Amino acid sequence: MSSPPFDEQIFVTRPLLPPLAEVVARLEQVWASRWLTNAGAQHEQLEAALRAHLGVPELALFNNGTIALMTAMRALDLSGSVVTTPFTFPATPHSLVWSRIEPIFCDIDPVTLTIDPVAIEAAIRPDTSAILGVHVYGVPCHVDAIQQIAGRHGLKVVYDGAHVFGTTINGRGIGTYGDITMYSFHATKLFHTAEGGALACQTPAMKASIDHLKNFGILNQEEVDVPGINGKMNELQAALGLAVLDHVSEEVTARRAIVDRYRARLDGVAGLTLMPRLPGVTESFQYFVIRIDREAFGRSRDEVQASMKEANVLTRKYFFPLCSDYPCYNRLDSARPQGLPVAHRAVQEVLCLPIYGTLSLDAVDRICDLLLGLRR
Ligand code: T4K
Repeated sequence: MSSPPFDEQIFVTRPLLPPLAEVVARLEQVWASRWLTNAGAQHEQLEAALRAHLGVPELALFNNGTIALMTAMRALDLSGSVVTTPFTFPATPHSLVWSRIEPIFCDIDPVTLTIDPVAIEAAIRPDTSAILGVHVYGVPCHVDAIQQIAGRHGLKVVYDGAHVFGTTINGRGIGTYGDITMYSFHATKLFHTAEGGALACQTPAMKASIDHLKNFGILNQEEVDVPGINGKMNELQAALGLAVLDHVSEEVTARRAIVDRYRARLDGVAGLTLMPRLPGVTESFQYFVIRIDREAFGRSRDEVQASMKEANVLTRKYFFPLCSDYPCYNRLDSARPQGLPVAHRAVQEVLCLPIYGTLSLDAVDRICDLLLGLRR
């Protein structure tokens, strides 16, 4: 190995940690109020701040993104089957199955790696109630084409936006597309509340329905009308979120510089493909992903990952294996590999490189040196 290993492990990401004193100051407010959860003051403040930050008309906070996505399926009263992508985190199809909805996996676009509109239309069945797209790695789905397909077939549109905090398309918040968009605020996300998430929706009536479902379906102290769930974000999470939000723009600036450096070093290298920068789209800077073509680069993705690990650089193969290959899904008709050739190729090629605000540009250069030194 030509480049020296790092003395300490370099993780794929590290959470944004605001100054502890700022978190403590907010926790003092929580202590003074003796109000720990159930739509407290921190929760209300964070909900309003994020609605403005994300440019969405309505937002409901959740205790995590997965419960939020599960609640979206109930709020839209989905049933039967939903067309979705296999190239995602397990939470995406699981959120359907928890409502006894069958995921129909369809193939992805070879450039954006998001669900392919042509494949969606071919996959729709008589019992299909919605399309569930994932803005994977922060690259938006083909939102206009998906809306047209949904209109033609009378389907709802849900987006798993776990990776698109702050993303806009021609200045429009990405959460304004479709019926509902889920955001994840897990510790590994650009903006986080340690665990947390949200649903963005377009109307006050839908927001009321979501809030009702996330609070057990309680109407008032004596009436419960639907089988809801406990999806509430507590005051400690919300207080942390408010402190993190104050530093998000610094994090974005730092990550932008990291992405620029990676791109300057890796763009155009034979055998490496970077994710596309789409016109009019602001980047989320959530992941930095390369695709490694084994023939052209001279090493497989797995060989690269193993060599990087020896040098203390812990990359990740998000999202290997495909969800359609999980034992709980691989017997579905739509899970057959023959129907998902693009996804099967992509999942062998992708590698997420380290990206987080406190990663130095010197470290980025050393990671690139390591990677480029592996070429054959
Ligand atoms: N949909 C999509 C498309 C998603 O990507 C996700 C979550 C969801 C839905 C569900 O949203 P949530 O219900 O989680 O809100 C992580 C996250 O747990 C998960 O939120 C995320 N996607 C997924 C892509 O990544 P793991 O199992 O890979 O995390 P872990 O523990 O290996 O952490 C990765 C690295 O981050 C560690 O090697 C070091 C660093 N790390 C992690 C944590 C938790 C820290 O430095 N500090 C920390 O506290 O799933």
